[in-house]
Amino acid sequence: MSTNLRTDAKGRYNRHDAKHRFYVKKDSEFPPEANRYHLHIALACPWACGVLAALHLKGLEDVISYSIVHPTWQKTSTDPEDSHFGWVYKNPNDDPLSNALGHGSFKCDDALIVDKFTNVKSVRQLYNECGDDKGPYTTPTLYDKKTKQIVCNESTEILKMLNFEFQDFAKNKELNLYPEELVDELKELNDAVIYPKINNGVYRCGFAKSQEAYNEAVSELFDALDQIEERLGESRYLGGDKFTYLDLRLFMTLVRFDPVYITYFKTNQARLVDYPNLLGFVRDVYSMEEVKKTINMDHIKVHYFSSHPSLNTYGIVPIYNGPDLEVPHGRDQLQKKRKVEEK
Ligand SMILES: N[C@@H](CCC(=O)N[C@@H](CS)C(=O)NCC(=O)O)C(=O)O
Repeated sequence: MSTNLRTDAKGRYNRHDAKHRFYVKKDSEFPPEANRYHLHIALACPWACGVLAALHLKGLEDVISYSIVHPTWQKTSTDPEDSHFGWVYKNPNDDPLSNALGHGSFKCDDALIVDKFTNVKSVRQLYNECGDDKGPYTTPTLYDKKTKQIVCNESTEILKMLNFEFQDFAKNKELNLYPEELVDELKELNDAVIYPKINNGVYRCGFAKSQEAYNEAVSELFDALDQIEERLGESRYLGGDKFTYLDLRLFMTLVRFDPVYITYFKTNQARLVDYPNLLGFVRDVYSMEEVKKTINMDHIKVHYFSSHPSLNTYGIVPIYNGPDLEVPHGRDQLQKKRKVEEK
């Protein structure tokens, strides 16, 4: 059975670079057009969920279609020699699925949306039909219904496309998740801290295959969380008063932290609830309706706890759903205070 966990000789988790890297742009092979592109989304996946939230935030949900996979990875081929497990499509009310070892019963709920354009049964099938039979077969994937090609499977680039390239169609044109004056600072913060130590850092803890690899990842993760806790004590968002793509990416990891990562990825040196500013930040971002509707705690928990039997044989899903996120966050006060101080 494939575990989809890739580690180096020292047991350190290595995420593959996404290899489909075309870009939607005017006057290119992939011009921005309404009803032409489709997103393959796993609600459990922080990278895909960020893209879906950006789709809603920009008001592009009637322009770019999307489908939602079942949270539990399944066998993707009928060949008994083929050991791949991955994302599959099911209809709401289909029979529940079990994990790769036959344990558990994970329902097909109303959140599931099949891809009615290609009718693929799995994300792997989509990749295979587009000529990629190596994978990894990941979400998010942006697909072009017209040329029947995968455009891109790198969330950071899909986010940029949604922000910049579909302005002619966006209901919320004013929202810019990449404010020009912050782009360099945010990129630096992302490259040094947010992506390697936090977004991917939790995976480096959870998928480590040696104590050393885990120790290294967990110490970097909590140093980074301390640093960001301090930063978010000074400003409402990472770059100041403006909500950006990096806040969205940080949020997607933090909202999964207590319900999943502290248990499943062993990131239990501290919990989100132990960091007042990080917790307030998560409540603040969660209060945005377009973000909130992408958070499906059931899919999030079921995916992680049922998809890697080498980490959780019986697919038991723990009870805790994380802190109450509906509590008033008060972060706008911080923004007001900063404005007064700056005057
Ligand atoms: N670089 C990619 C990473 C995407 C990714 O790793 N997605 C995971 C889910 S969280 C996935 O689909 N994994 C399937 C697999 O590895 O087979 C991005 O950010 O878009």
